[in-house]
Amino acid sequence: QEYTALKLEVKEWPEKAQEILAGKLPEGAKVYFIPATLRPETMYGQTCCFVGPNIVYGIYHVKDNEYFFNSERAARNMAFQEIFPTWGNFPKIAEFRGSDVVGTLVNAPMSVHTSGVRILPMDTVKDTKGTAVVTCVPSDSPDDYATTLELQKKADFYGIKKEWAELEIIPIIETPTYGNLTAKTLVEQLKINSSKDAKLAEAKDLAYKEGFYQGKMIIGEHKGKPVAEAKALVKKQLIESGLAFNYAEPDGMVVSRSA
Ligand code: ZZB
Repeated sequence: QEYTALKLEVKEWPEKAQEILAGKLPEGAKVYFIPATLRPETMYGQTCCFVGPNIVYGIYHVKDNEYFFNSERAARNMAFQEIFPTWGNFPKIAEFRGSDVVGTLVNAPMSVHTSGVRILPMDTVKDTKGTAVVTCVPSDSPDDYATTLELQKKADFYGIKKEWAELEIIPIIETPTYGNLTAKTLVEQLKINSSKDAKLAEAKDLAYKEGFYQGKMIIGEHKGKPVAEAKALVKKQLIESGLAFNYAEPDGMVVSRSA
Protein backbone atom coordinates (compact mmCIF):
# COMPACT_ATOMS: atom_id res chain seq x y z
CA GLN A 1 0.00 0.00 0.00
CA GLU A 2 1.48 3.35 -1.04
CA TYR A 3 0.32 6.26 1.10
CA THR A 4 0.94 9.98 0.90
CA ALA A 5 2.29 11.07 4.28
CA LEU A 6 1.38 14.67 5.01
CA LYS A 7 3.25 17.10 7.30
CA LEU A 8 1.01 19.07 9.69
CA GLU A 9 3.23 21.50 11.59
CA VAL A 10 2.49 22.07 15.27
CA LYS A 11 1.65 25.68 16.10
CA GLU A 12 0.61 25.26 19.73
CA TRP A 13 0.74 22.35 22.21
CA PRO A 14 -1.83 21.74 24.95
CA GLU A 15 -0.61 21.85 28.56
CA LYS A 16 -0.28 18.08 29.02
CA ALA A 17 1.95 17.74 25.96
CA GLN A 18 4.05 20.73 27.07
CA GLU A 19 4.74 18.97 30.38
CA ILE A 20 5.87 15.81 28.60
CA LEU A 21 8.04 17.82 26.19
CA ALA A 22 9.73 20.01 28.82
CA GLY A 23 13.43 20.30 27.96
CA LYS A 24 13.28 17.70 25.18
CA LEU A 25 13.14 19.84 22.04
CA PRO A 26 15.86 22.28 21.00
CA GLU A 27 15.15 25.90 20.16
CA GLY A 28 13.65 26.21 16.65
CA ALA A 29 12.47 22.57 16.47
CA LYS A 30 9.60 21.95 14.06
CA VAL A 31 7.29 19.07 14.97
CA TYR A 32 4.88 17.61 12.41
CA PHE A 33 1.93 15.25 12.87
CA ILE A 34 2.14 12.74 10.00
CA PRO A 35 -1.20 11.40 8.75
CA ALA A 36 -1.06 8.76 5.98
CA THR A 37 -3.70 9.18 3.28
CA LEU A 38 -4.80 7.50 0.06
CA ARG A 39 -6.69 10.65 -1.00
CA PRO A 40 -4.29 13.57 -1.39
CA GLU A 41 -6.81 15.33 -3.67
CA THR A 42 -9.12 15.82 -0.69
CA MET A 43 -6.63 17.77 1.44
CA TYR A 44 -8.44 21.06 0.72
CA GLY A 45 -11.23 19.80 2.99
CA GLN A 46 -9.26 18.94 6.15
CA THR A 47 -11.12 20.10 9.28
CA CYS A 48 -9.08 18.38 12.02
CA CYS A 49 -6.65 15.49 12.46
CA PHE A 50 -7.30 12.33 14.49
CA VAL A 51 -5.25 10.25 16.90
CA GLY A 52 -6.39 7.18 18.84
CA PRO A 53 -6.72 8.40 22.45
CA ASN A 54 -5.26 5.15 23.86
CA ILE A 55 -2.61 4.55 21.22
CA VAL A 56 1.06 5.11 22.14
CA TYR A 57 2.93 7.59 19.92
CA GLY A 58 6.41 9.03 19.78
CA ILE A 59 8.13 12.13 18.54
CA TYR A 60 11.08 11.05 16.39
CA HIS A 61 14.03 13.17 15.34
CA VAL A 62 14.21 13.00 11.55
CA LYS A 63 16.97 15.47 10.68
CA ASP A 64 18.20 18.98 11.53
CA ASN A 65 15.28 20.72 13.24
CA GLU A 66 12.59 18.30 11.95
CA TYR A 67 10.61 15.97 14.20
CA PHE A 68 7.73 13.62 13.35
CA PHE A 69 4.80 12.59 15.55
CA ASN A 70 3.47 9.10 14.65
CA SER A 71 3.32 5.50 15.89
CA GLU A 72 6.52 3.59 16.62
CA ARG A 73 5.59 1.00 14.03
CA ALA A 74 5.42 3.74 11.37
CA ALA A 75 8.72 5.29 12.51
CA ARG A 76 10.41 1.90 12.15
CA ASN A 77 9.00 1.46 8.64
CA MET A 78 10.12 4.97 7.69
CA ALA A 79 13.62 4.21 8.92
CA PHE A 80 13.86 1.55 6.19
CA GLN A 81 12.53 3.88 3.48
CA GLU A 82 15.27 6.52 3.60
CA ILE A 83 13.02 8.95 5.43
CA PHE A 84 15.49 9.02 8.35
CA PRO A 85 19.10 9.71 7.36
CA THR A 86 20.60 6.60 9.00
CA TRP A 87 19.23 3.27 7.76
CA GLY A 88 17.18 1.56 10.45
CA ASN A 89 17.54 4.40 13.01
CA PHE A 90 14.56 6.32 14.36
CA PRO A 91 15.61 8.25 17.49
CA LYS A 92 12.67 8.81 19.84
CA ILE A 93 12.75 11.93 21.98
CA ALA A 94 9.36 11.67 23.73
CA GLU A 95 6.43 9.30 24.18
CA PHE A 96 2.71 10.10 24.46
CA ARG A 97 -0.74 8.65 24.55
CA GLY A 98 -3.01 10.13 21.92
CA SER A 99 -5.11 11.70 24.68
CA ASP A 100 -2.06 13.80 25.75
CA VAL A 101 -2.03 15.68 22.45
CA VAL A 102 -5.77 16.25 21.94
CA GLY A 103 -6.26 19.98 21.37
CA THR A 104 -2.90 20.57 19.66
CA LEU A 105 -3.22 23.25 16.96
CA VAL A 106 -1.59 22.27 13.66
CA ASN A 107 -1.31 23.76 10.21
CA ALA A 108 -2.97 21.45 7.63
CA PRO A 109 -1.36 21.96 4.18
CA MET A 110 -3.83 23.09 1.47
CA SER A 111 -6.79 23.14 3.83
CA VAL A 112 -9.24 25.99 3.39
CA HIS A 113 -8.98 26.36 7.19
CA THR A 114 -5.79 28.37 7.07
CA SER A 115 -5.68 29.40 10.72
CA GLY A 116 -5.10 25.77 11.66
CA VAL A 117 -7.01 22.67 12.73
CA ARG A 118 -7.06 20.69 16.01
CA ILE A 119 -5.86 17.22 16.92
CA LEU A 120 -8.98 15.33 18.06
CA PRO A 121 -9.70 11.80 19.36
CA MET A 122 -11.07 8.98 17.15
CA ASP A 123 -11.68 5.62 18.82
CA THR A 124 -11.52 3.65 15.57
CA VAL A 125 -7.96 4.64 14.59
CA LYS A 126 -5.90 1.47 14.20
CA ASP A 127 -2.36 1.21 15.48
CA THR A 128 -1.63 -1.42 12.83
CA LYS A 129 -2.16 0.73 9.74
CA GLY A 130 -0.49 3.80 8.27
CA THR A 131 0.99 6.09 10.91
CA ALA A 132 -1.96 5.85 13.37
CA VAL A 133 -2.52 9.57 12.63
CA VAL A 134 -5.51 10.23 10.34
CA THR A 135 -6.37 13.55 8.76
CA CYS A 136 -10.09 14.32 8.81
CA VAL A 137 -11.97 15.10 5.59
CA PRO A 138 -15.67 14.92 6.53
CA SER A 139 -16.88 15.92 3.04
CA ASP A 140 -15.53 12.72 1.48
CA SER A 141 -14.75 10.21 4.22
CA PRO A 142 -17.83 8.65 5.88
CA ASP A 143 -15.76 7.61 8.94
CA ASP A 144 -14.61 11.19 9.39
CA TYR A 145 -18.12 12.57 8.94
CA ALA A 146 -19.65 10.16 11.49
CA THR A 147 -16.86 10.86 14.01
CA THR A 148 -17.20 14.62 13.56
CA LEU A 149 -20.95 14.46 14.32
CA GLU A 150 -20.24 12.42 17.43
CA LEU A 151 -17.54 14.80 18.66
CA GLN A 152 -19.93 17.74 18.18
CA LYS A 153 -22.72 15.99 20.06
CA LYS A 154 -20.58 14.74 22.96
CA ALA A 155 -17.79 17.31 23.16
CA ASP A 156 -17.68 17.23 26.98
CA PHE A 157 -17.55 13.44 27.07
CA TYR A 158 -14.60 13.50 24.67
CA GLY A 159 -12.86 16.28 26.59
CA ILE A 160 -12.73 18.73 23.69
CA LYS A 161 -14.06 22.20 22.96
CA LYS A 162 -17.13 21.86 20.77
CA GLU A 163 -15.90 24.48 18.33
CA TRP A 164 -12.82 22.36 17.55
CA ALA A 165 -15.16 19.90 15.79
CA GLU A 166 -17.27 22.56 14.10
CA LEU A 167 -15.05 23.83 11.28
CA GLU A 168 -17.04 24.28 8.11
CA ILE A 169 -17.36 21.23 5.86
CA ILE A 170 -16.60 22.51 2.36
CA PRO A 171 -17.58 20.62 -0.83
CA ILE A 172 -14.46 19.67 -2.77
CA ILE A 173 -15.57 16.89 -5.14
CA GLU A 174 -18.78 16.67 -7.18
CA THR A 175 -20.16 13.22 -7.99
CA PRO A 176 -23.25 12.26 -10.03
CA THR A 177 -24.57 9.76 -7.45
CA TYR A 178 -23.89 11.48 -4.11
CA GLY A 179 -23.63 15.19 -4.92
CA ASN A 180 -20.84 17.33 -3.51
CA LEU A 181 -20.78 16.03 0.06
CA THR A 182 -20.38 12.32 -0.64
CA ALA A 183 -19.72 11.31 2.97
CA LYS A 184 -22.74 13.16 4.38
CA THR A 185 -25.03 11.72 1.70
CA LEU A 186 -23.83 8.15 2.32
CA VAL A 187 -24.04 8.42 6.11
CA GLU A 188 -27.63 9.64 5.77
CA GLN A 189 -28.67 7.14 3.06
CA LEU A 190 -27.25 4.15 4.95
CA LYS A 191 -28.70 5.48 8.23
CA ILE A 192 -25.35 5.38 9.98
CA ASN A 193 -25.65 6.96 13.41
CA SER A 194 -22.41 6.04 15.14
CA SER A 195 -18.71 6.18 14.34
CA LYS A 196 -18.60 2.44 15.11
CA ASP A 197 -21.44 1.40 12.78
CA ALA A 198 -20.46 -1.66 10.70
CA LYS A 199 -22.08 -0.06 7.63
CA LEU A 200 -19.20 2.44 7.53
CA ALA A 201 -17.07 -0.14 5.70
CA GLU A 202 -19.62 -0.26 2.89
CA ALA A 203 -19.96 3.54 2.86
CA LYS A 204 -16.18 3.85 2.55
CA ASP A 205 -16.03 1.46 -0.42
CA LEU A 206 -18.84 3.28 -2.19
CA ALA A 207 -17.23 6.67 -1.50
CA TYR A 208 -13.84 5.52 -2.81
CA LYS A 209 -15.31 4.11 -6.04
CA GLU A 210 -17.66 6.97 -6.82
CA GLY A 211 -15.04 9.60 -5.94
CA PHE A 212 -12.30 8.03 -8.03
CA TYR A 213 -14.27 6.98 -11.12
CA GLN A 214 -16.93 9.70 -11.28
CA GLY A 215 -15.67 12.56 -9.13
CA LYS A 216 -14.71 15.98 -10.43
CA MET A 217 -12.73 18.60 -8.51
CA ILE A 218 -14.77 21.71 -7.63
CA ILE A 219 -12.10 23.59 -5.66
CA GLY A 220 -8.42 24.46 -5.96
CA GLU A 221 -5.94 24.59 -8.79
CA HIS A 222 -7.35 21.50 -10.50
CA LYS A 223 -10.96 22.64 -10.42
CA GLY A 224 -12.89 20.99 -13.27
CA LYS A 225 -10.52 18.02 -13.63
CA PRO A 226 -11.54 14.43 -12.89
CA VAL A 227 -10.37 13.12 -9.51
CA ALA A 228 -8.55 10.27 -11.28
CA GLU A 229 -6.32 12.91 -12.88
CA ALA A 230 -6.12 15.43 -10.02
CA LYS A 231 -5.00 12.84 -7.46
CA ALA A 232 -1.48 12.50 -8.85
CA LEU A 233 -1.19 16.23 -9.59
CA VAL A 234 -2.06 17.28 -6.03
CA LYS A 235 0.26 14.63 -4.64
CA LYS A 236 3.15 15.85 -6.79
CA GLN A 237 2.49 19.43 -5.75
CA LEU A 238 2.50 18.53 -2.04
CA ILE A 239 5.70 16.52 -2.36
CA GLU A 240 7.53 19.15 -4.41
CA SER A 241 6.70 21.84 -1.88
CA GLY A 242 8.07 19.70 0.95
CA LEU A 243 4.67 19.27 2.61
CA ALA A 244 4.38 15.51 2.02
CA PHE A 245 6.37 12.39 1.15
CA ASN A 246 5.73 8.81 0.03
CA TYR A 247 5.24 6.24 2.74
CA ALA A 248 4.79 2.56 1.89
CA GLU A 249 3.27 -0.10 4.07
CA PRO A 250 5.31 -3.29 3.76
CA ASP A 251 3.41 -6.29 2.36
CA GLY A 252 1.95 -8.56 4.97
CA MET A 253 1.62 -5.79 7.52
CA VAL A 254 -1.58 -4.35 6.17
CA VAL A 255 -4.52 -5.46 8.28
CA SER A 256 -7.46 -6.24 6.04
CA ARG A 257 -10.55 -4.05 6.21
CA SER A 258 -12.65 -6.79 7.71
CA ALA A 259 -10.16 -7.52 10.50
C1 ZZB B 1 -7.92 11.32 4.18
C2 ZZB B 1 -9.10 10.79 3.52
C3 ZZB B 1 -10.07 11.48 2.80
C4 ZZB B 1 -9.18 9.39 3.61
C5 ZZB B 1 -11.12 10.77 2.24
C6 ZZB B 1 -10.22 8.64 3.07
C7 ZZB B 1 -11.21 9.34 2.38
P1 ZZB B 1 -7.70 2.01 3.69
O1 ZZB B 1 -8.45 2.15 2.44
O2 ZZB B 1 -8.39 1.13 4.68
O3 ZZB B 1 -6.24 1.69 3.54
N1 ZZB B 1 -6.66 5.82 7.72
C8 ZZB B 1 -5.32 5.82 7.52
N2 ZZB B 1 -4.69 5.23 8.54
C9 ZZB B 1 -5.65 4.81 9.40
C10 ZZB B 1 -5.62 4.15 10.66
N3 ZZB B 1 -4.45 3.80 11.24
N4 ZZB B 1 -6.79 3.89 11.27
C11 ZZB B 1 -7.97 4.26 10.70
N5 ZZB B 1 -8.06 4.91 9.52
C12 ZZB B 1 -6.92 5.18 8.87
O4 ZZB B 1 -7.77 3.43 4.38
C13 ZZB B 1 -6.95 4.51 4.09
C14 ZZB B 1 -7.67 5.70 4.62
O5 ZZB B 1 -8.13 5.40 5.95
C15 ZZB B 1 -6.79 6.91 4.71
O6 ZZB B 1 -7.16 7.90 3.72
C16 ZZB B 1 -7.21 7.52 6.03
O7 ZZB B 1 -8.26 8.41 5.68
C17 ZZB B 1 -7.71 6.38 6.84
F1 ZZB B 1 -12.05 11.40 1.58
O8 ZZB B 1 -7.16 10.15 4.51
B1 ZZB B 1 -7.95 8.91 4.39
C18 ZZB B 1 -13.79 6.95 1.20
C19 ZZB B 1 -12.54 7.32 1.99
N6 ZZB B 1 -12.28 8.71 1.79
